[in-house]
Amino acid sequence: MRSGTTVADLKQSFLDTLFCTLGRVPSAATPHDLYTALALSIRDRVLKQGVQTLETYHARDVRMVAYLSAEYLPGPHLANNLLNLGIWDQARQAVEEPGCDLDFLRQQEEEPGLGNGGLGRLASCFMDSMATLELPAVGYGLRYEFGIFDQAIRDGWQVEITDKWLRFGNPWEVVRPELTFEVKLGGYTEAWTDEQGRYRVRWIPQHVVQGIAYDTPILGYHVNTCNRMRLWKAEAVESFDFAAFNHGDYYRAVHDKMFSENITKVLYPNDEVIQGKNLRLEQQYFLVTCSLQDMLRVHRLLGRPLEKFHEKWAVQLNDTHPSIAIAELMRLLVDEYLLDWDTAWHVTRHTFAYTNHTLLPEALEKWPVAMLGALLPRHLEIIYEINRRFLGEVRAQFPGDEARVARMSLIDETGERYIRMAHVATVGSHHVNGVARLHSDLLKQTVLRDFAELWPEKFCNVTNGVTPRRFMAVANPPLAQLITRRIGDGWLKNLDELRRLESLADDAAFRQEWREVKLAAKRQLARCIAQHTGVTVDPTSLFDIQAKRIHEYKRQHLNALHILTLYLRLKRDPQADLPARTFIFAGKAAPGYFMAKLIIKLINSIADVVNRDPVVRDRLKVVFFPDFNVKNGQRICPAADLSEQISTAGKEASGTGNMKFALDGALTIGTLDGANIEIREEVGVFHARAKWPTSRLTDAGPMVPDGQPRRDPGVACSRLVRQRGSHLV
Ligand code: 26W
Repeated sequence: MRSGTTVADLKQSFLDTLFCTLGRVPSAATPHDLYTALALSIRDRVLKQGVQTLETYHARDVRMVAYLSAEYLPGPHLANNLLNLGIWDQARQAVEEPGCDLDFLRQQEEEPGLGNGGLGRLASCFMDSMATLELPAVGYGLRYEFGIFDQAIRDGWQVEITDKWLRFGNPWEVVRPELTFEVKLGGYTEAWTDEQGRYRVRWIPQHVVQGIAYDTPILGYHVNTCNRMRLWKAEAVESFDFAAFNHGDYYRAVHDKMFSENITKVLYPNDEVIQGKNLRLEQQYFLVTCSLQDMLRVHRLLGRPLEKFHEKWAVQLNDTHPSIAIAELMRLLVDEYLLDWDTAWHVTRHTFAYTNHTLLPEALEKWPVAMLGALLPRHLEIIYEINRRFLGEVRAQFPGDEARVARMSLIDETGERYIRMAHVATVGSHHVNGVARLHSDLLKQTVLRDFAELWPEKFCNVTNGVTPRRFMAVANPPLAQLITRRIGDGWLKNLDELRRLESLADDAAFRQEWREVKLAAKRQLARCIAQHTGVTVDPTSLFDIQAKRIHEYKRQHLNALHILTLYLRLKRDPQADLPARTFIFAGKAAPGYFMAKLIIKLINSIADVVNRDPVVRDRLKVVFFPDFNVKNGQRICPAADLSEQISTAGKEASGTGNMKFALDGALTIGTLDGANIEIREEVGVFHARAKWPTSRLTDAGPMVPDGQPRRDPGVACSRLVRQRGSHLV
């Protein structure tokens, strides 16, 4: 039976798929064939839930969340789906009989690197959580042919390798070739008055491309709900222009195809800095129009009135990347479905909500008016009209305050004219949230201050969260089993239940088991480090880990300076009372970010010196673990004793790695920034009673006369552990 979950059913499916779908016999099958056969067999079971879910949504006439994100980082699907289906052990046995090892098959899986880091991984965590909470949702995104680059380290320098994640196919997606939408680009507009005397505008495009849907099922944990991530791929309308070809103009015929497919060719590999490139704007518009056209198609298919669109669709904008959606929905409602402006605007501003992920000025998107007007002439007109009406409202509230009007305008006229997308998103949304309490406060006090004064009720905080299924149960099964043995498995769907571990904090047996779990995870990572870097590390030393994108505000270089201080102290006094420590770094630098790449080189150079020095190498090791991604994050997280979260105060909007490391039982050394503040409140604080003036505190500021390190409020390097000093879990 293709959806049975007994060992026999799974084994039969695995072999049938190998024979019938892949045309292979086990003896001649490559590791990738075997992985694909298992993946497709598991996908059958997941899709079965997906079909039933859609039927339920239809029958119940549900309101749907549409999460619009230019980036997703789903991570490997196989193990997560086995956990969600509750058939991990059955699957292991089912492949063992024909001679396969499940962990080996898992290693064959390429993960979809469709994002840069925190913002994209948060999107995937939300998709997992909404499915588990049985919230009807669809995640709309872009199916980049090349995602974030693979990172190699050569002579200590980062080398970017093209991410050919689709080279061996993608067993987790189902293509919907019949589900395509037309996407106009460039050109100009024409206005006229129609026979009913209505002002009308048509958009005559320079190019037309089409979007094709690729669906990936997103199954919730131990529920029947299976939502979908729908990724759009750009293709030429005419895959080949024979007319041009017949005139011998072969290259013009192919050019159109190349231009069209270019739009979803590659992910922009930057984080926290915008690339004001035209292609980036094309990608954003392409994502938005395909998604909105799809939502309107469903809405009309179900016979629903367009005036009620916002009652059936809640669209979340993941940063300003999809914020052109505000203008696009107005265009679709007014130009294509002939709603009057006021009705369309009422629908639009009740449809969207906007999540801000950064305060850094260089990351706040603004598009040159000339560029946006050339690509989206009709949207520029609509943005002007939205702005005219909005500024009228501002002038009514704050008469005479033209400075405020200039500050709030959707158009920045201080120099070259730009469209401020954070303003477009704020004006067109019913709610605006930051991603941690401090960040949401700073958002109202700085970047969006004027808007918070005008619409205080519009602003809220939604602190980030991460899924414990992937980052504890999949990444660290022994820890998950230990916790479940003690408090039951309710914590996997309701993390508050972890509080029930508090009563075990003084239970010597539990702590011993917990330490064994931690040591096993460290041994596992030590093997991985040896494989990937050739460095031998001591699993009984403290694993001090900083894994995140390389960025000056994340201060990997501060961590590096701390290492040098310890090294020099050990050189001066080899008998110094310092616990053996292994520093592990991981993270990619944006290819164009020179200083970040130099920091990677610095870390590797420090590693060369430290790891080679016989005086210290048994007490101090430094490792740069290459190619940090979701798969490697799952390997690194469980092994951390210390989690470095030392951003410059006010710069890390929230952080999500901080939560993953804390959940896997690391002590956090952190700046009072982003979500560190809220983690600190949850797990308690343990101020380091420094036996010696630890270098980090002096780095935080000069020593004060009495020899006590001055506590810079922003950089209180406080270890976050339970009050009783035991490990947090
Ligand atoms: C390509 C331009 C660009 C610019 C900014 C791409 C991505 C961004 C994001 C705003 C950067 C980002 O990922 N921000 C991180 O978002 C995480 C999820 O909310 C937070 O936990 C991090 O603190 C924030 O830095």
